[in-house]
Amino acid sequence: MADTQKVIDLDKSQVLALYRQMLVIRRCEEQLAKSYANGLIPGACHTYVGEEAVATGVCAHLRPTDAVFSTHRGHGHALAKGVPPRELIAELYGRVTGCSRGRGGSMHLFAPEVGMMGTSGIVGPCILQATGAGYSFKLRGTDSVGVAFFGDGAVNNGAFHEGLNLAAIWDLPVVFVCENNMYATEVPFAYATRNTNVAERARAYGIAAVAVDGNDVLAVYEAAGQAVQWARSGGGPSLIECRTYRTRPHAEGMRDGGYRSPEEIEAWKQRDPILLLHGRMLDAGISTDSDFEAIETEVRALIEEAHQFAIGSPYPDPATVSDHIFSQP
Ligand SMILES: Cc1ncc(C[n+]2csc(CCOP(=O)(O)OP(=O)(O)O)c2C)c(N)n1
Ligand SMILES: [Mg+2]
Repeated sequence: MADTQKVIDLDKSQVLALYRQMLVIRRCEEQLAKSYANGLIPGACHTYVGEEAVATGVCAHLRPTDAVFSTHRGHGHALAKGVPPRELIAELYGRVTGCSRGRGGSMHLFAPEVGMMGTSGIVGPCILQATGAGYSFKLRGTDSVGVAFFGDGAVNNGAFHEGLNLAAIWDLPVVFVCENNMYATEVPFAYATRNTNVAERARAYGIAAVAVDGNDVLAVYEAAGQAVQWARSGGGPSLIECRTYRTRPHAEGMRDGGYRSPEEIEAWKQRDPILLLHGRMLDAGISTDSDFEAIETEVRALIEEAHQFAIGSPYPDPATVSDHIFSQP
């Protein structure tokens, strides 16, 4: 099939790039889950399995100069924003070759050179940080954009109110991306709030907002394209509510029963974002099995190489423990 055939406004190579990015996140997360079970990862590890379409669809529109602020579930954001898998995996293994030099781990992934301004163990502040970045970009007269990824759990946090309100009154170039996976740890969103419509709640602040199928990477891509363009061109903030689902436990090593049913998890696995795009491209005759096999082989090798790189890397030198903590005289 010709490379020029379109799925929405994308040609074959662009759609395959989205597919590949989702697969990089998936295979990386699967490696990390295995490594956690094998004791290679100190600290917590929240995987992004099932939600890959969100980071992929949004970050495809971003430049290194745009600033992403993320969550405790941020491996996918880091990878999609340009952190190499080897630097992510090495960071989770606590090695000096990690993106935070082995001092941060899963919830302190920083790579300012690609605009990855941090994952965080605290639920909510990323909303304020992205708003602050937007304020800075506006004051400096750039066309850069601040992006906050956050879960449904952050929507009932005061940071949501403060961040959206400030971004609205100052018309800041910020894209708020809510990953509504219906649970905050084990608490259903519908238990935690009377209004589970996050897009509607954003509109209450005077912010343009849309809710999309967060497992459909093309739907996320299209909505994010408009939101980023709107912010870059001085239009102001907007919010995208991506309705999605994590198909692994809240964090590795935790139980996954008692608060949601096996049937619910299975139903969402049938709507896996990678499978959905795969089926759609085959049905449309845009890609063949050999296209997907080639990507699978390349991505598996990439993640295996990253894992080997990480386990072969040293830990930080204990003599440097206070580096970067105290200012040097
Ligand atoms: C301010 C704050 N409150 C509570 C917690 C404990 N906590 C860690 S993860 C989490 C759930 C977050 O849910 P959500 O924002 O929906 O993200 P998800 O895990 O579903 O991706 C909570 C409550 C925290 N880390 N920070
Ligand atoms: Mg959630």
